[in-house]
Amino acid sequence: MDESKHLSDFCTGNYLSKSDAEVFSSIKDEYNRQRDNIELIASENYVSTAVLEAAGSMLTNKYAEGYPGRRYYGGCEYVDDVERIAIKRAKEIFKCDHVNVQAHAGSQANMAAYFALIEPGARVMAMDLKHGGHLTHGSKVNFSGRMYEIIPYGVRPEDCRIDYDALAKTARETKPALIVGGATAYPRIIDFVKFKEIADEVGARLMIDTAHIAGLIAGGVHPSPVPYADVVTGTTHKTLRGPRGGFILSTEEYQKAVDRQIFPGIQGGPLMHIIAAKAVAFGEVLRPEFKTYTAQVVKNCKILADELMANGFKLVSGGTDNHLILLDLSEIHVTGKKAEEALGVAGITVNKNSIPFDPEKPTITSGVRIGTAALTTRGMREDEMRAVGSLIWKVIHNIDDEGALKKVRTETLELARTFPIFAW
Ligand code: DSN
Repeated sequence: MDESKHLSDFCTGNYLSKSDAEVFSSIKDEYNRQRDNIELIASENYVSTAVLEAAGSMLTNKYAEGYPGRRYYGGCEYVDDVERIAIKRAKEIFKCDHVNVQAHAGSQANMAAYFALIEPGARVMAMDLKHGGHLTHGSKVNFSGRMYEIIPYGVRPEDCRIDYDALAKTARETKPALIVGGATAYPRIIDFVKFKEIADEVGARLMIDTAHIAGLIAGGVHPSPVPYADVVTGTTHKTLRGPRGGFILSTEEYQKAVDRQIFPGIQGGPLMHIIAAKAVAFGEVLRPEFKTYTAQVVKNCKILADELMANGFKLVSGGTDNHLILLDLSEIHVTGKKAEEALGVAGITVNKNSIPFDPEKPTITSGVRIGTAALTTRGMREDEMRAVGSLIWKVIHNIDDEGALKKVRTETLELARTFPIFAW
């Protein structure tokens, strides 16, 4: 797609710029930020123009509580078609018995999965937030930590990989009703076969949260949990490169429970414009180019990790198998907060992130999380990853030198402008 046309449609906006200049101005600023920065937040991506159009479509006007063919509102014939297309495509991608595409986000998908699989108060084993788990994996400030008895598991101190032996031992001792696999900041392949063996041995149900890696699974560059898990949850907006939203896959046994927990259990009307955008994204995932894309995401991540390590940085677990890297800055006495701020000044967007056994609190941290899904969508390849690695080095090693950070900013701007967004 010609960027100037897109800019004129979405940014010099025919309607919004005239009807609400204030909101339009912020949207335009955000467009410019996304265009001009090196986007390394591991959970973000750039959607296609087609996905953006579907998300901004008239379907936002429609109420459609219920499911296709079983709605509580009239006039649902066309949104029924859209939801059926989304479900059919997701089934084809993930090769599962059942799909629910209504979850507004990953958290709601996880909530529905818990509600479908276990009763309040049940014992749940899930990955510790401090070791890479998600808030919905049992954080005390989240519904999961308030409603369930959480037994956290984590990574080994020596190599920061999931300690499956310790996990199995704790599972045998504590007999959880549910084991949750999946993470939000774990750079390695997750062994779903081991999760299944442990769950079977202790009689637990198995839920796998693929929020980060759903696209990698769809592209065949990470093993799939579908043959092993009772319920799989995920998000559509990260490596899957769709609109902001969630989804749930399940075996036939749990399909009714999952659907009932999303609606009427948790949510009301589904976001039909977002479901249309999910359908469009799933269609893109089914094209051969998506496999190429995900292979490149992983390759780019490995090249970036190698470049960072060659520059002397320490990485949690010593590298990566997927789309993300966790920089461990503890030995060079730079906090994640300070690194995030300095990288931001230089036009590189990341998020501070706790590392396993982090002595700093979550608002400070000793780490930075970096992902390659967004830059790969822009068309960046191995050479650009090496360049980004050395720019990160320049920033961290000149962290208090404003002049040096501004100099890096000119380089990041040039790199960003060479790879326009909305080019597909
Ligand atoms: N907050 C998301 C992330 O950035 O990983 C997970 O939901």
